[in-house]
Amino acid sequence: MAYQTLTVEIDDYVALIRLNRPEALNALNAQLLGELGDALAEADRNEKVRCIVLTGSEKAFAAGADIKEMAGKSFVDVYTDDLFGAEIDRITATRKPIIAAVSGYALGGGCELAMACDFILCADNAKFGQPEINLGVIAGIGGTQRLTRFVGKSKAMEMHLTGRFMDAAEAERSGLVSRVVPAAKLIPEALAAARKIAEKGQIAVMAAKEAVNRAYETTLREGILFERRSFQALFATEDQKEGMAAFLEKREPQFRDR
Ligand code: CO8
Repeated sequence: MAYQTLTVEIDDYVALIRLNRPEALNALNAQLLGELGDALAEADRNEKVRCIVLTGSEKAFAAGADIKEMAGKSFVDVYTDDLFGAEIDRITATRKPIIAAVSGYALGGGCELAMACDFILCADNAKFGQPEINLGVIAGIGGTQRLTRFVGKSKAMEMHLTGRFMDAAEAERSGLVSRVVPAAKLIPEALAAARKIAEKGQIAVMAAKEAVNRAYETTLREGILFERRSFQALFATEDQKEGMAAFLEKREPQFRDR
């Protein structure tokens, strides 16, 4: 499918999706979020894709929701349309892993989009922030909830109340991102991580993604029960037999996603 606000390249079982609205620093408008939902659904269906990398430009992953598009809307407009609600739900419904590769600004909805991915790798020039307070609003696609879970109440509250940005080193220190790499190495590192994931048995990959995400959505007791059942269920797969046999026979496993 051809898209106007993003590009998709598929190589070696990895889909690289690049947000592409340079004139607005990849600000998220209805068209971009709709196309992103379509591209992710297509990647989920495509047997040639086993992991997804979502990125922007060197200057901006995404500088937030599109302020020009939102500015004139009323409460009735955004409530009736449930602005971006369905689009974000489509993104988080993606079953294959999504790595956010963040360079430059990830602000407002851009920071929220990165946090809705499965993990964030960032370049040393990355800047994260929830500056909606400067526009007379607050985060609206998960920022108050996800940032707080990632970095804790004090730092999340400070960022939401003051609108200050967090640089890459602070983002790594506080657990928002998994790793910081030099800007020139961001895409190669993200693709290398994605290829590593693509080599694994995909049933176990999806089960791991579901189980880790439960940590953000349920109680510890329920999450541990969910993990235990998923772990047990994986013993019904051929990949479990193959993975353990390969270890014992001191060879590489050949997973078949069965
Ligand atoms: N929306 C629309 N256009 C934008 C946005 C944006 N969020 N960010 C940048 N642009 C445009 C600028 O207007 C400018 O366009 P033009 O050249 O036509 O004037 C172009 O991108 C380049 O931007 P700048 O000239 O400002 O570039 P600088 O390098 O000087 O500054 C910044 C970069 C610091 C990133 C600056 O652009 C900025 O502060 N942007 C806005 C950041 C922001 O406030 N983000 C939060 C937006 S609100 C939000 O995300 C809410 C999410 C929840 C929605 C939930 C719905 C339910």
